[in-house]
Amino acid sequence: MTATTYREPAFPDENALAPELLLRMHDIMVRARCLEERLIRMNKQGDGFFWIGGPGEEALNTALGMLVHKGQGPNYDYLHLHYRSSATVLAMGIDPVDALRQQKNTATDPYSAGRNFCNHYAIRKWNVLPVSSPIEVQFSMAPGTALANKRAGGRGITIVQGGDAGTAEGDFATCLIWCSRPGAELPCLMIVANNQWGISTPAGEQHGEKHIADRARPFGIRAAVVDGNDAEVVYRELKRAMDYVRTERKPFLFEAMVSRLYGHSSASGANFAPGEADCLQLFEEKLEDRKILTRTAMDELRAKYTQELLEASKRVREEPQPTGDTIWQHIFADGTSPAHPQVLPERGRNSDGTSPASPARGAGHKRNGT
Ligand SMILES: Cc1ncc(C[n+]2csc(CCOP(=O)(O)OP(=O)(O)O)c2C)c(N)n1
Repeated sequence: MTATTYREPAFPDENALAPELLLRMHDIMVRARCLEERLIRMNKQGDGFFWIGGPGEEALNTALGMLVHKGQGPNYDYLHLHYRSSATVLAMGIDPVDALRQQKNTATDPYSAGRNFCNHYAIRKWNVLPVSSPIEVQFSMAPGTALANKRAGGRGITIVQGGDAGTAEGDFATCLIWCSRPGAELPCLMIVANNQWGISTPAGEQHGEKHIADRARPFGIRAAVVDGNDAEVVYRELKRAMDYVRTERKPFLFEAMVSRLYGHSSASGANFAPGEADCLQLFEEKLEDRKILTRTAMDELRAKYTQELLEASKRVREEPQPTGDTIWQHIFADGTSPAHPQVLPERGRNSDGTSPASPARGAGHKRNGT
């Protein structure tokens, strides 16, 4: 049952996917790279306080976004992503302009109304839960949505993704344990994007285990270690893992070896890191070798998306920032806030006059006078 595998292709062609699929993947990967490059430039120009993102994870994340069963509710996939998942949501169909809006913290940012860092997506209509800056907490939430998927009885699964360093957190163990209870296994795909860095800590100085995926073994969870810099391999292996979780309704731990092409974040300079394998460059060499795309066509595509995003960033710069009087919005689902006392329940009472089972939320704010 348990299998940690590092699969090398038996034949060179074993990995080959249909040219149309490769072209679609390439288009999204190029657009995702151009988006990240634009976000970095915006940050360096003073548009937004921080940058963190996914250059180097495009092969893995594009494949993931293309394979998601997209929709709202427990019959569809739930996604607990991390701050390097731009290519996943692009592949799912977001408008990249919205990512620029979050970078610039405009009021028009649909993910946080200008309140969060870039690449912190939250898309209710596609079950994309809010990306968390505190790392790994998504792994302790994932069993909850996986349980909802299971109870719904359909084919929806839960997908949770984080980095390698984050697996040191207890949340990772929580996910392994709660997804593998005997007879109560959960349909959860755990993805570790292993770039072998935790900010500035090299994985080699931190991990005694050979592969993070090996930690699935004692729980009887299936696992694989995959070259995340090979777009074809990672697409095929991810599909295999997703099919398993979808049909068997059991967990899978998928470790993809990826790169971190611009360092950790703007906190470490966000400069290109030479010497790391680049999944996009490797993919383009393959497409050129197989005569699926010419170098000229690829250069034109990149120039087109670079220009599109440059123009969009200029428009976004003119959009309004959130105003101070909106500060309490988007905090409580029922709309209560100290700024809108008329909708606050009376202290110790629900708004309909009944006694609450637990203390009314607004009452705490009132009492504190905040
Ligand atoms: C709970 C928590 N601890 C520490 C941090 C600080 N921090 C931010 S990113 C990061 C490294 C994460 O490394 P990894 O999980 O490998 O993901 P990567 O950023 O390399 O993709 C750390 C320690 C945090 N955000 N949250």
